[in-house]
Amino acid sequence: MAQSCKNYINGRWETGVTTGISSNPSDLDEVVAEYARADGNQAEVAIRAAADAAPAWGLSTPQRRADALDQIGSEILARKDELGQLLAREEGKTLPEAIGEAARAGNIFKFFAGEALRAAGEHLPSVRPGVEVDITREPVGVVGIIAPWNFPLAIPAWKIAPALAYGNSVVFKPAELVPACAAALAEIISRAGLPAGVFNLVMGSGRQVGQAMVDSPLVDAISFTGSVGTGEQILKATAARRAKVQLEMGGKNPLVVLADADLDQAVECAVQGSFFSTGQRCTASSRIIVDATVHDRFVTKLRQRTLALKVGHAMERGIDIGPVVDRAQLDTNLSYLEIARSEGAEHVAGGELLERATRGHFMAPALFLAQPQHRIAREEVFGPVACVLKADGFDHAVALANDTPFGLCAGVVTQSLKLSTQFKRQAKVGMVMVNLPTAGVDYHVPFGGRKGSSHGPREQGRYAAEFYTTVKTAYTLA
Ligand code: TXE
Repeated sequence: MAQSCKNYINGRWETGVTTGISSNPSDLDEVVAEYARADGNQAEVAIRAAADAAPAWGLSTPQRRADALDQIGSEILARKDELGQLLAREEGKTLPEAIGEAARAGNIFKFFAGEALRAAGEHLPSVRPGVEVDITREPVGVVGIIAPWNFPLAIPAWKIAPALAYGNSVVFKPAELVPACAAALAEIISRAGLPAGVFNLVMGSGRQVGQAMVDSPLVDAISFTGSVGTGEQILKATAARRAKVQLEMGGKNPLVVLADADLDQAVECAVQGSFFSTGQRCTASSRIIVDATVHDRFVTKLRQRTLALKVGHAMERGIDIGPVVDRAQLDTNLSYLEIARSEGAEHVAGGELLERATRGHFMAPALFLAQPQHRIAREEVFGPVACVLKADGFDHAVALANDTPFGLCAGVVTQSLKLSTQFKRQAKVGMVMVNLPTAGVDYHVPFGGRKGSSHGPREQGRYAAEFYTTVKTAYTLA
């Protein structure tokens, strides 16, 4: 049955200006939610409420903030199966992945409940006689959170939890494909005893709601995850009015398979990193760079494993890969298969549309052998599409790995401590994985990249304080 989802503004559930729907990508005949779509004016009401609530919330005790976050985290964890089902229905990742994401969201709130209590400063003597110096962190004020559809519980959680923990008020705009997940999260947050206006949910288009947040002088900071194009627009707009900004954008992450790698382990890393979650992860490995001495054996094994992957309805048991999230993303994926073929990349497996019992966006994971200049080896597809590049030894593999405008993460599969250490040093990325898939990260340590992938301070872990607080230095003559 379709859920009805409202906006949450200044402590009240509000209808929107129009109504939108989200549908199940595994079963297009199922409407998951009808939701209230706000416009720019309604977004401004929420922003004003957040601005009015910010000063008092900024002075609230760490205990109060910790208690609220702990309650939110506990409820998410207690309801992870139900929330996971909603997520699998609305976004299309497999049920085990979706339940795992819900649990991750709960753990993130628990983690930041603890961080609220650990907001430490520094005290040091001045260089001047009789003077003491205190360095403290204060909330930034109103934080605008603009989230994508691919992790509809975890990404909002890793932005909302630190924002609230460090005493900021929040206006949260989810992606239009996943309103039911956003509303479920907001409903849990609405019962945590936060003062009206501290947390607001505003659903609607990026052009109206998102743009209102980006342009409002009352929004002190914007945390965004999404596409490079939108991220760049937000960067320009926030720079013009000097608002704080944090951007997580795309990736074209390499997985390097060295000559001494355990090839079964390498294939597992490649399959999980490239195709699980339908390849719709910014940490997905879409460039698999393989040493020439093991290239052909690796490709044969990877092909077999890829062909054996089960694609189907996200709620079905035993499925490895769910559907593509929507028609537009499916069209993008299919267009890249065409581009790959027309540029001369060699097709190894997959890429076909698949029919299942229900009408959904099912696509077989696709694998190509490519050259470094091919677009499929350079541009983020954001689907179950990967390519293999051949490398002539370690140095060439590292050079290929770094030959990209992106820099989110990179993986290496090797049995050599020396080479894995050198790879960790030389990879121009924010995160490195050794003998692990590039996708799949912990919730208590920093997340983010370099170059075109990220801008601004890291997300998650205690490094999140960098973005969600501002530093004050106080001098006292005692
Ligand atoms: O992204 P958008 P979409 C990439 C991936 C995917 C593509 C499109 O390649 O195929 O982006 O996805 C809001 N002002 N990634 O269309 O448009 C928008 O409403 C303010 C990679 O979903 O960037 C949504 O809430 N906000 C990425 C959010 O921005 C605006 C994850 C992201 O939408 C806005 C997701 C504007 N002018 C997509 N326009 C990753 N690497 O993790 C849009 N938005």
